[in-house]
Amino acid sequence: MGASNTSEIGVSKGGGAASYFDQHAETMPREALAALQFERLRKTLRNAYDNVPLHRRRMDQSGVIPEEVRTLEDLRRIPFTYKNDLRDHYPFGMFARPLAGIARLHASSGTTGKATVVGYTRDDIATWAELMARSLQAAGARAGDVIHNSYGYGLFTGGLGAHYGAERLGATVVPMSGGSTERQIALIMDLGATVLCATPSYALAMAEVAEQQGIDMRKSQLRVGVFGAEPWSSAMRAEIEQRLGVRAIDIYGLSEIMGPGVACECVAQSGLHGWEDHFLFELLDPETQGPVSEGDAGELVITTLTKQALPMLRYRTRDITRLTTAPCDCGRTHLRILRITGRSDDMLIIRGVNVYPSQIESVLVGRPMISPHYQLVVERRGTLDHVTIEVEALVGVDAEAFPSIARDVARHVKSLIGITTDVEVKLPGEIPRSQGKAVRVRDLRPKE
Ligand code: DLL
Repeated sequence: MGASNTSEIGVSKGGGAASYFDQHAETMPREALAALQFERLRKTLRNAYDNVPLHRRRMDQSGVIPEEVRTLEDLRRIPFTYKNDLRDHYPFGMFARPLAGIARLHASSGTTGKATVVGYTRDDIATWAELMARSLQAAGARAGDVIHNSYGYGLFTGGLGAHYGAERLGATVVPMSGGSTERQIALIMDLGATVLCATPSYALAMAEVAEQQGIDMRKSQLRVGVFGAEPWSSAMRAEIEQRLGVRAIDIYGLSEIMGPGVACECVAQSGLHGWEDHFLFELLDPETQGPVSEGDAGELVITTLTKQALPMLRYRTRDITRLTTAPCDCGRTHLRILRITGRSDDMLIIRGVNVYPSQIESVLVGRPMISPHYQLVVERRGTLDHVTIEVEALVGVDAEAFPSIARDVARHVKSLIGITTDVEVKLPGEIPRSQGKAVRVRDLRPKE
């Protein structure tokens, strides 16, 4: 891997200096990037073929020889990998290294089935730290910052992923993890944190608790928020920026591919740069599995290019987004993921209209007299799915106003998204607050 050289160059349109953690890698011309990707792809395919029986079997079946893959068209002959493959080969069956070569394990929570276990060699951990440092710097963090890390420590990749990245950047990290919100706030103020890492829903919960305690977080030293691990809307971004007084940056990642730092926004806040020297991104129509045109929505499919312990070939993330390779104001050449709308599994079909919770969120957040906390309750009524939106009145709003608030919300959801919903206005504090990834949907439909 190339040496990292932190550098301040050029001036972005926003007026601030663009700053790179690894200028060579981050601003590489796209042709050079493509050449590097194919060189690394062949090594990855060889690693997967030689060391993971499942990948070898699938490549043999599809007649793909690792050394013959030279273009994206060739790559498309390689079969997809799914989350279920990891489950079926639980715990270590997809590792390309014996356990003796694995420095660390993480695991997903497994709420929808058996947990999936992922592993890293020492080099994988170093690469992850590097990409996370690159992400933090793109977000506006610098060596010398005090980074308050509220992502959960433990099997979840958020805590340790951000932690190692912050150290690699040269920052001072406060390894807080989630929970104990009042203590978090006291420490942010007392230790002079300048960067906050958290899920966006937890950042909002922190802002709320601070306000209840009469603490103005906007007067803290916080400057940057690096928020991810769950979908959030631009309305939510505006709300958090206003209440915490930070520039709120979106960061993306998933355990199966690495953890946080697969992609991150720069200070231009116009899409997340996917680090293409380490990952190959495709966008496919989830139904036809064919490529979608640039700018259209599709499912993100990722191939790792440098992972040793757990090479992933064409992993179906189920995350729905759009991509652009248009140049960015910051000078980075890596493509941009234009915000993850949601997971295909979370898509609701309400009388034929496809809708993601985050679309409903963007209508709710900022509406008068309600707080930005919400939950969607999905039920089956006859043969149709039905959504009740639970919103929460702001403190001090008279209960007599609830019916008109409900009508106002339902009308806006109908006109902006096109679905008919019931709206229930709850008392302040009644909607559960997030400590990590928020639960946005309560699905009461019978299990198929
Ligand atoms: O959530 C890793 C992470 C930690 C990312 C901290 C960012 C910050 P998993 O628990 O494996 O890993 O969950 C991955 O979360 O497939 C998306 O559906 C969702 N997700 C992650 N980041 C974003 C984001 C971590 N910025 C799954 N926007 C992914 C929307 C996101 N969804």
